[in-house]
Amino acid sequence: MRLFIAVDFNDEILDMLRNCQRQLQAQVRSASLTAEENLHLTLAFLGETEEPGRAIQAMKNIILPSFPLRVGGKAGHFGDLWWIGTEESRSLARLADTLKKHLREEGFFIEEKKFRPHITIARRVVPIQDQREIRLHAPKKEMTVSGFSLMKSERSGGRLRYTELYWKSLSEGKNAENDEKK
Ligand code: 2AM
Repeated sequence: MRLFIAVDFNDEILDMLRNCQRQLQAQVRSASLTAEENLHLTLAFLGETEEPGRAIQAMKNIILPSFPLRVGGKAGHFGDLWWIGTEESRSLARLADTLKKHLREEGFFIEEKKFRPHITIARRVVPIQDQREIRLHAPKKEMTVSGFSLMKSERSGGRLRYTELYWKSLSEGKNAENDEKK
């Protein structure tokens, strides 16, 4: 099975992301928009594995506080894939780094590339003329990252379907706000 670990969003952020998708759609020839229920922020990609138990163990080993995260403020693209970014967050980077360390300790191969937090809102974007002309307004919205999920990705009937296999909560530590400012 194909697995990844991700953070999901509250309704206010989902609304902002959906609004960005509508803005994009209005400015392009065609695009494959991420289904609303699939919008997420990937922390780690595991690829094909039959070991969800070891991924769950790696998640259980993480003892970190919940933290605030501002989503939006940035939009961009990797080739024909368009994304919305987040405000720089040390807490988010620390969560992704710690998670990758625990996953490697459980025997997973995790790519070394730098963590670039992004939410994919559309793939296969075909611009009317030039992608550089596309403008998205993504107002920043704040959420609390209170946990993260192990997700299974499957294709069924041509559609991508994500299913949550496990959710790990972050502790409601009183130092979460202070950690963010360090
Ligand atoms: P993306 O949004 O940039 O495509 C499920 O496929 C999630 O894992 C997606 O959010 C995807 O990122 C992410 N991911 C990270 N590395 C990947 C890889 N090598 N192949 C496919 N998905 C990857």
